[in-house]
Amino acid sequence: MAKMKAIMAAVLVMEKEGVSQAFGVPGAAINPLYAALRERGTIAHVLARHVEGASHMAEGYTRAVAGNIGVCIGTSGPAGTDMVTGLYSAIADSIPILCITGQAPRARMHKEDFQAVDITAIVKPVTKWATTVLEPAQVPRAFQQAFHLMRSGRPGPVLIDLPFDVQMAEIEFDIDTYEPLPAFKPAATRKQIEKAIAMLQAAERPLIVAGGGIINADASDLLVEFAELTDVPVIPTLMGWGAIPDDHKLMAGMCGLQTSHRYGNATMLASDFVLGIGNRWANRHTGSTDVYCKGRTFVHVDIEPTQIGRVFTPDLGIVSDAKAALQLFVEVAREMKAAGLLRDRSEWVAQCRERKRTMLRKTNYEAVPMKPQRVYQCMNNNFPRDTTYVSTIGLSQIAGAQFLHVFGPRQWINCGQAGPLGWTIPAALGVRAADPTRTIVALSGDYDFQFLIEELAVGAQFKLPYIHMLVNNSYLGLIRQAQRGFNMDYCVQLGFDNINAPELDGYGVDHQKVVEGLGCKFVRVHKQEEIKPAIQQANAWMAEHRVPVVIEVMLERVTNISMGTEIDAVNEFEELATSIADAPTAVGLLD
Ligand SMILES: Cc1ncc(C[n+]2csc(CCOP(=O)(O)OP(=O)(O)O)c2C)c(N)n1
Ligand SMILES: [Mg+2]
Repeated sequence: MAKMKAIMAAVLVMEKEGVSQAFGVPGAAINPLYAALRERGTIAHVLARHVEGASHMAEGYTRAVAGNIGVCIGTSGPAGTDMVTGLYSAIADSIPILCITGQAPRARMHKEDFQAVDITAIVKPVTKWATTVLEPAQVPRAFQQAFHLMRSGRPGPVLIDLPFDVQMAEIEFDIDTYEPLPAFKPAATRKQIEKAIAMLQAAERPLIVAGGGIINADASDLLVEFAELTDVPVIPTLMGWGAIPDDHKLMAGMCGLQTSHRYGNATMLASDFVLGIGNRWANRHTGSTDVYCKGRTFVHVDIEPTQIGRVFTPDLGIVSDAKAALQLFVEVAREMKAAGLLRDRSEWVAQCRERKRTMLRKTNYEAVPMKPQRVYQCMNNNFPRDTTYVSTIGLSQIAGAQFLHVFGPRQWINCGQAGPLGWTIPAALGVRAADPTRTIVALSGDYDFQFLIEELAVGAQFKLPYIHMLVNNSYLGLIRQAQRGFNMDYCVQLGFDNINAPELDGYGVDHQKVVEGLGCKFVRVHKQEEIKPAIQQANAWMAEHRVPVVIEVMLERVTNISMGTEIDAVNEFEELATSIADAPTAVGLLD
């Protein structure tokens, strides 16, 4: 046994649990933790410029690599409240992050002490567990339990709040014999999987809906193997995008109200059976359950028992980790295939592929200012196959999902459920901190970009290069479009005559000055033919300076992006493709 400060025991536990990177903002109440981090020198620290930024960096870090757990650190009071949004977007998308906050000394917590706020009560609905540790000897055990909970069942975030004197107190703790607790993950039984496959066999036009749980479980290969064995087309959800490559012949398109393909919705509507794995029937994926469920039979596989039946009653529910379920799905399907028992699906697969090849939206516009559709066509042409895209919300993100291509898991990093503006820059920095080599392209509208713009300085300071595509329509574009239903265009305009930059023609903020002021590089683009050279310039700058590079594309201010209130009633505001020349990078042409 060894005597040590309670906070040192916490650092030793984090080391044993595999933590090597943290993001945070120090303050007086959390300085003991910073002292222990400094003494050990084992956990690198990125200093954010806003505590919310630190929480989204931690999310990006977790989402980038299987097994990662991002850690974000803040002091007492406002630091914890700043991180509530990161905890919310983490729990909403089943992303484990560990949030550590300082707290006033125990004796003063109830005396309205300076920056003493009941953060555990505030974050209770957005964490799997939140605790203020009141006994110093419990500190390492609280961390042990935190890692156990974050990894068990449906993953999610935990907050540990540490009063100053608890951090400083001496305790006995033996790190040599410490072991991480095994994570608990429910697994399907063979009987359950056989029943699900029997239902799939009975269907004429079956689909698999692949959710983010498959990516979280690192089971994308198994999904593709199962789809190939049974020859059943796959509809990924927004969070499951990348589980099957876009150009795989069984990737049938995304379904939904906004981030969806015309062919994905048409294929969903044509199906008679859906096997959902690791998904949650999100409203933006289903629209009303009347339309979504009519004429279809459903099997739902999810790790969290209370998710089954939450949105609608499936015909069969199975509680299982996605990987454990898919291992059995593959095992049973292999046996059935060997016995010649699997049905021939070639006609149904051919129909799905024909929709994927023909039901396209036009992207090949020439207009200046540019239409957004053309930007994504240029991105498809100029970014490599293994690019990781990071995005948040807005018309920019919705059009990105409609037009970009994703070819592997964790290459579409998006906060699907919460969609907090400002998420993109810090999340992209977290992805870079997790992986020094991959190609990272962030995608933001002008407003998302401005929300936490100061985090760009973190990228410059800590040498975290990535390309940021900033599509500038000088509007809260998604909300402007939503206001059409109210016949108004009210409080959604970002344009003004910038007295320092008249050349911006009323678009308002001069992003060049801000970005360069924060130590990053910037190039502005007006025409489609300028995009390729801009990307080449960005790559050269990143190699030379190791800083983020922003490519701003000046868009037409008003373009409405396809969306609707039902999957059978998506409004197409712009032109549809009538020939391949209208949509030359469409993915249906690749498979
Ligand atoms: C914190 C927060 N406040 C408000 C919203 C609602 N909201 C969603 S998209 C959007 C506008 C986004 O504008 P921009 O980033 O420029 O993207 P665009 O739609 O113009 O492409 C707003 C205000 C939100 N998602 N998050
Ligand atoms: Mg905008």
